[in-house]
Amino acid sequence: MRTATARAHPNIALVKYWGKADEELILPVAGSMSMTLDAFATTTTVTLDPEADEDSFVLNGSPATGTALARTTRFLDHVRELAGSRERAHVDSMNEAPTAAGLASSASGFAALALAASRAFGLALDERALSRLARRGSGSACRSVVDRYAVWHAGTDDETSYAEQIDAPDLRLVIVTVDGAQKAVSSREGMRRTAATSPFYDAWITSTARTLEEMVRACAAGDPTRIGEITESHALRMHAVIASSEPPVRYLAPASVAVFDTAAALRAQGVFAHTTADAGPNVCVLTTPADAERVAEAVSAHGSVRIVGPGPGAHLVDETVD
Ligand code: 2P0
Repeated sequence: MRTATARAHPNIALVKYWGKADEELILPVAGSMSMTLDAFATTTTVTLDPEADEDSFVLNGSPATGTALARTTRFLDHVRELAGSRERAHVDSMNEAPTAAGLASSASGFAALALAASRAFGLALDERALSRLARRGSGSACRSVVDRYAVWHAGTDDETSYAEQIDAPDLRLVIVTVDGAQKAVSSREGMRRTAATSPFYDAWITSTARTLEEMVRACAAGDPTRIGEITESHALRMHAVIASSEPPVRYLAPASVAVFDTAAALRAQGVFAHTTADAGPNVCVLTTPADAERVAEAVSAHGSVRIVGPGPGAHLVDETVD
């Protein structure tokens, strides 16, 4: 029997991924850049079972069915193909992110699953190959394979689309959970709708490619202020292109917008605070270790807050080969 346990964390993009060039391979229309977090881990154990004729998936102690199970099985099919195996597997996954935090658990989930499954099936993938594999489960998962800060190179095919580490200054994110409601439109569906209907989509693609180049330069220069400015303007551009879809999609709630305003007011007082938000109402404020407590206190009027920093990429916790 082979079993492997791996752990991975979610990531927050500072240059966002929104739109696919290839839905099957999950190739993005442009590259992106993110911080892997030091909180909200997903820990996943994959155990091969020569007796079973189906995969099984237990998430936070409950058997998964429907789409969640189908997505896991499809992902394991890909791992089986790489490993030349027909064995079925049990997947047991624990996710520390509170559902209400709206953190993309698909990123930590598929990063942890990619590592645990590849090891259980006897594959020894290097970081690039692991990132490419995680990408097949969920695009943003390819970034959670990487320590601290990652750039996802868009690439043009399966081999060239992967994330790798990039050096950047030590920053913090204040995560503001403003609304526990489930988002109305999934990222996957939202991306499709934007691509199919937004008159601004082409401009989003070309400008994001340029923005990523600028972000990489700001990271290389160790320029936190420029990193912050790019982070906020790119997040707002993503929400703008999403809002220009038909029928329109709006992920930000009034309280989310209030966090943007509070951060702007803090900036006017010389505090480092630049805001970003993903496909839901929760918001993250990028700040420095020195300013993190002050930012957290100021935005706590809009929701519950948690300060997080750069954390480890996907890593193996345990492995048994009998
Ligand atoms: C990001 N998001 O860069 C962007 C910003 C949400 C908003 O990546 O379809 O769950 O599995 O590739 O990775 C969420 O999209 O989508 C996401 P799929 P994913 O973090």
